[in-house]
Amino acid sequence: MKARFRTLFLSDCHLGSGGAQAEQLARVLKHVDCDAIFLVGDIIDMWRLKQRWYWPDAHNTVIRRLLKMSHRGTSITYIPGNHDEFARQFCGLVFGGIQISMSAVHETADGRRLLVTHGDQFDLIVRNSRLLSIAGSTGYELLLRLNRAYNAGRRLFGLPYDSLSQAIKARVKQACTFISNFEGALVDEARRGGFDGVVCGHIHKAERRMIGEIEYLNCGDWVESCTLLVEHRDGRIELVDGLALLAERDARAEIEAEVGSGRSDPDMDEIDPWLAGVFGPTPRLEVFPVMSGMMPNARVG
Ligand SMILES: [Mn+2]
Repeated sequence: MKARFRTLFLSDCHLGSGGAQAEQLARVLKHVDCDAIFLVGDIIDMWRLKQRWYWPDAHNTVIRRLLKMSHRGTSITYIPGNHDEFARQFCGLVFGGIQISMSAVHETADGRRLLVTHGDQFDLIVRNSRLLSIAGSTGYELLLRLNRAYNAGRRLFGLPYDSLSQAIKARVKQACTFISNFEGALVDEARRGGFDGVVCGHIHKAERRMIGEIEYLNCGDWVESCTLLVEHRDGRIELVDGLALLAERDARAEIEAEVGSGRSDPDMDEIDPWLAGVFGPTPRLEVFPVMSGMMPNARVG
């Protein structure tokens, strides 16, 4: 028995990075049934993939499940984020039934209009200094290492010590201020556009609350929190803990098994003949001809 929703909103899966909880996400997708899905950015982490090619089967399973749902009638809209900004060049196009766009408007069952956007456009530090946010995501350690190399170079030319990390740290502190303004900026944008709410991602902080008269909805992420937003039949939006959803399903499956329905592993995929036709016997890189073309040195499998 699948969980039935009107709409799902997912963001920040970061597929292609080691942190992505792809297996759990694939299990959730297998367990749900819905009319529409919004992929709210940073679904694929190209920043990481460019550093090191990493694409295990579970990551492919997520993509395959989405394409399968699309094929079976779920309307899917993909709004690229900053980690998958390569896809922004395809805005306005449809791939495998998946509509790609910069942002979207969703009308809930109870007639409210929601602005759907990843949100990085409002994160000034990302807009002003892409390098800094890459360094920030890789960690403070990198800054220290850069600083050591920088000063080793300066010493070589007889120049005095100069703390690069200090300078960057001042900027990072600034970044924190920007992120704390993130929610406010999105709510302002929704108000300006006459929306009743805004759905976003980007800051990996799941949230559903009213800010003034605007409903602020953040999908969270699939790196740590494993959360998603769901819209019920009546238009009510709920923040769902994906792992709790699975635990509940497992408990129910256990009871069914005791009753003696004799079902095997619910996560095993039967190969859909349509998908087999699309991908051939080894559904690997063909999913992303664009990506494989971009990475001549990609090591696969
Ligand atoms: Mn982002």
